[in-house]
Amino acid sequence: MQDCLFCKMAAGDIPVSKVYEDDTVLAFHDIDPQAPVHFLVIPKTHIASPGGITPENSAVVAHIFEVIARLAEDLELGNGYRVVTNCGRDGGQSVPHLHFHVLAKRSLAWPPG
Ligand code: D5M
Repeated sequence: MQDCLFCKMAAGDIPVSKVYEDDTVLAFHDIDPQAPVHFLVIPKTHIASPGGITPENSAVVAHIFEVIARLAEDLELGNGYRVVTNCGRDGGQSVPHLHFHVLAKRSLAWPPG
């Protein structure tokens, strides 16, 4: 999508601190980290939010979780990590392109604020 920040990052038009990339997904460090490890994993195709996941586009979501599992191994996150996706205003979503936060290397409280 033309005016979407994360679409521009996926297209290589805006530089990212890359963690991983393949044909369909991109992972990069969050600009405002909330834990010693905090990166985002996004589909390269535009999906506005978790509410935009459909039978037609959901395969990339399964792939994202496979990528996260692999990255967790590579980054030695054996003590655990959290995967978060925010949806809409009350869910705390600030960028309208589906993204999964991966947070690790500190003890994370529950429930989240
Ligand atoms: O999370 C959106 C996240 O996106 C938030 O944690 C900051 C991050 N962000 C915003 N712009 C950038 C750039 N340019 N690089 C890296 N990370 C970025 P949400 O769940 O929508 O609040």
